[in-house]
Amino acid sequence: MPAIVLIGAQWGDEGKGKATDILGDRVQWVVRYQGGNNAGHTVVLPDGQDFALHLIPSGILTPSVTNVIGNGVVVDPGVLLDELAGLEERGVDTSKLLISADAHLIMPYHVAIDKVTERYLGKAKIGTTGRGIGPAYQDKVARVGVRVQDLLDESILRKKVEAALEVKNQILAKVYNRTGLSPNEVVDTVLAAGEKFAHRIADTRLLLNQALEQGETVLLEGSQGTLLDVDHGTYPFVTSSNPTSGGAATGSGIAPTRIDVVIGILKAYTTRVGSGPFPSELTDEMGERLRKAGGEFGVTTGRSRRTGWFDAVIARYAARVNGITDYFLTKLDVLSGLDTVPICVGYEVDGFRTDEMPMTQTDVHHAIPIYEEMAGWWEDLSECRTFEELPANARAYVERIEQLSGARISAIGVGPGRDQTIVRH
Ligand code: 2SA
Ligand code: GDP
Ligand code: MG
Repeated sequence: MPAIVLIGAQWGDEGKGKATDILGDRVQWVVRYQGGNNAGHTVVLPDGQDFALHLIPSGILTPSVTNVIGNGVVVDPGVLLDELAGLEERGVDTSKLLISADAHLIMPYHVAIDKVTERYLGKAKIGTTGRGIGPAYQDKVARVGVRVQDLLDESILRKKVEAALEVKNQILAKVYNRTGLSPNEVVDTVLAAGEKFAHRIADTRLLLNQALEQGETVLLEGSQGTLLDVDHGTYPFVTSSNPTSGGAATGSGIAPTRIDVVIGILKAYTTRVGSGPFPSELTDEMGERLRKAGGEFGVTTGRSRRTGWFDAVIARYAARVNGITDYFLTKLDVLSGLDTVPICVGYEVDGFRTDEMPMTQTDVHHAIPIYEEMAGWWEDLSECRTFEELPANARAYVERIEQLSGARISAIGVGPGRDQTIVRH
């Protein structure tokens, strides 16, 4: 049985949480493989309760699923405990959550450095979530990171934190004029938190591979999206990990040859949070209308999301980079009530047309969208459950997106609820 990867095909917030939740009863394992509590994944249960998940995989709401925070994730210990407590208070069984011993920790100094760096950058800021994600990954790559397994060995933890703070406190003081952090306080805080989840620390790489060998199905749940990937995204306006499908292998220890299906989650229009280029962005009343109709506000920070028309250049790029086998097109219902619905089919860059993602970031910044106008529809789609029930113009819009986007559209979202989904294939 296969490993399935589920990724965001745009700049995140495509509806990955809902899609993971829907697949919950068909898989035995759900794994987060990158990112941390910068993510905000919304799941709405059939009884109307909605959950915002940040660090914990969206499979936690399916009691039969074992959930894994993989080695590629960065874990803030305090946030992990708070999120667990919040779920438990609402009656969610969290007993089946495991954390890779190799995952890196977000330490208090990472959060401090993330926030002051953004302030220091001023207009050039990335627009991070301020959760310490970038600085934690920086330390991982620089080989000075603290890992989850270090919580099991106080003397190693102490040495690592002391060495780290010798440098970080100087950066905080000399570059940002901030007071430093006390190594003892940092160690005591993370150790106290670590004790509370020590029983969840596991060799998840081994467990996941054994599960696959026994015929179980593993769903690898991406966070953020393809264009926020540190290698394939709109660098430097990206997150510090690999949300694309390749990251699923490195971030979990599951080999690429085990991955059979890659599901791309694709919003029927485009959104982005934070800074960076966005060719089909709408900064007018129409953009505001999409934001309101789609409820486009950050699940973690509450920030307004930027909005724009569907961009087929991005979708084609995502299909290639991730090897998407199936698309789940979400939020089609949000587009009801428009006379025409433009689709960006290519870009004009410095007077020339291109249908592919430009090679340089300068050209992405200069890209002017070329639109094709589709006829709109006025009907409420939220009760549609088959493709045939959709109005003809909505069907034509989906079919055109499918032609342009490089993979079949296997499911369509017509509302946030689990059942508000049309399955085509
Ligand atoms: P970071 O904090 O270092 O990962 O920020 C770097 C960029 O990545 C973007 N980013 C996101 N974009 C969309 N959604 C995300 N999750 C939250 C949500 C965001 C929120 O679900 O709404 O609540 O604001 C997410 N996480 C990171 C970020 O905006 C930067 O552009
Ligand atoms: P994620 O980060 O990809 O999991 O997405 P978010 O949870 O950040 O944002 C997606 C939002 O859209 C959430 O509020 C979902 O409940 C909602 N949503 C998901 N699918 C649909 C859909 O098909 N229609 C509508 N109207 N809302 C949806
Ligand atoms: Mg989100």
